[in-house]
Amino acid sequence: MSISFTPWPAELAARYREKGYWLDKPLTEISDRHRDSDRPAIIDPVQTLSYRQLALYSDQLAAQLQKRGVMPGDTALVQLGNGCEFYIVFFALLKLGVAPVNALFSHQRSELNAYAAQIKPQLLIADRQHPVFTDNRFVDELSAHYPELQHQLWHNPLENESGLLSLYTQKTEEFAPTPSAADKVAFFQLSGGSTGTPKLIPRTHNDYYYSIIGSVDICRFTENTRYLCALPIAHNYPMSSPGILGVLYSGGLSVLAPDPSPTTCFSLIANHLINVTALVPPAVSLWLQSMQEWNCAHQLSSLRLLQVGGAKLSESLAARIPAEIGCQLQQVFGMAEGLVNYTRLDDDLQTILTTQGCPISPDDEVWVADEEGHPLPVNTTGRLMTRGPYTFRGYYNSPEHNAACFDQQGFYCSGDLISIDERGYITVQGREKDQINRGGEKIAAEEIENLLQRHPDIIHAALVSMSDELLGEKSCAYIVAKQAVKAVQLRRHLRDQGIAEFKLPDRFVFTDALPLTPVGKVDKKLLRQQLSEDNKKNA
Ligand code: OOB
Repeated sequence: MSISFTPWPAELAARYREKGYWLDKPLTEISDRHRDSDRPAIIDPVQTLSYRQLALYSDQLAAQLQKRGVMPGDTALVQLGNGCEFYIVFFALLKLGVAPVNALFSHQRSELNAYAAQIKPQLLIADRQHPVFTDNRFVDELSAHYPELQHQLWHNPLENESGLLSLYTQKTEEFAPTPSAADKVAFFQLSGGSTGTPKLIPRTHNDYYYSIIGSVDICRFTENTRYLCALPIAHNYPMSSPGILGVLYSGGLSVLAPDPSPTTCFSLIANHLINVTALVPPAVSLWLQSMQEWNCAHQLSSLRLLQVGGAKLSESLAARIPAEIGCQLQQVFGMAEGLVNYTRLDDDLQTILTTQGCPISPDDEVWVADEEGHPLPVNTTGRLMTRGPYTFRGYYNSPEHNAACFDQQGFYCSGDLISIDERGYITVQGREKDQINRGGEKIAAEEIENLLQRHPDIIHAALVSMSDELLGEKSCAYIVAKQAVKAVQLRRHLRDQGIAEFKLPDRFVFTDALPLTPVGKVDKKLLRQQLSEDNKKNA
């Protein structure tokens, strides 16, 4: 059985094939392209995985899972940190035709539950070191809720548990892969979200493979690429823009860092002669600050290209990258839903410093709409509308939400406010979706408001962004309560429900009533204004 998703209309699919974007090959080809090579593919703090091992281990793991009854069309909930196992598991599942949701390592019970509720996984692959899995309480809860969940596989197993490692290193007979068809769902990406429950994005082999090859071409990845992955390994950006999949495709080397801090990354860059990495803007600030304090520019001397994306990069911070690190900057404006824009390596400096680049594909259709959905002229700010060969056509099982964020022609409205210049270069001007971008980590306001409103003393909650020098944005919760509650109590209330730490409001403001717009919605614009005036007063 294949997994349901909204396909591209036949006419567009035919065009994408004709133009050579869709190759009708499974993503598993990426792990097997260099399978005869003993060159290192991925290095993490505990192991070096060669191309040969990556192909073999993912085959062996797939064979073992197949023996245990895992079937094509099954789904898996996976939560692994920045380690080689992530890609052994990813390719093993794809080789079996099993579609994973790769939860971020920062996710907790609430997010994992929301994903499980949507995909009803047969398989759970997770890390025993993760706070949610150090004992069996949550797994038992999951198994009780989801009778489909038949298999658990553990990284870092407790004693007496069959672990991931023992499965993928177990020799097996030849294994015949059964990946899903190339125009069907390969896996699910996570949406940054603006709704109550986190949404899932079905990605097909064809569309994802094209975004990877297109990115490799633009970023000029080759077998000499030495990429540092310091962002969460499951995020779309370090997976495919061009990310580790781009490096594997090219035959280069990826080195995994457990976090993007300068202390961790600078020595990895120096030791492994890293020549490209990808960061979010706050990490860039920290890197520049440490370079100054430690006077250690020499540690980064191998770096040729620094990609920055996930959140808006200010022009002043952008300008410091070539000046102080001495490497080229590339801005990346992408989304897990598909569309990715890059400044090009041979763009003039002004373009690189001030725009978020242009789309990967000549067949990415991107235009700017006004509030009624009519197209706006160049250099005018409005809603980003897009469709194309690697932009999804609908969230998984979400007809109502899809009706709201796609137009009649299948253009997706990302909720970003942008302008496009005469050349087709995009500048991000703001955002319309109800989301906070906390240094690249996305928070759906509604999700947190719902959780807050479960507190017996809370009548109304509204989450809005406030500007922050380092992170760009932080979150502030406005609270109307029945009786006095303290911020610490509300933080505890949220933690108890098991959400990622980055989603905890940075500030709470208690008030008697929330301002409303003429149609009766919470006037978040006014709340944001109040916050910024407050900030100015306190500055
Ligand atoms: C990346 O993906 P997501 O899905 O976590 O977030 C997408 C959203 C965009 O809609 C936009 O609001 C924001 O993140 N964003 C940027 C940006 N890059 C992403 N806003 C301003 N400037 C930028 N350069 O964040 C993502 C996916 C693939 C590659 C890179 C980033």
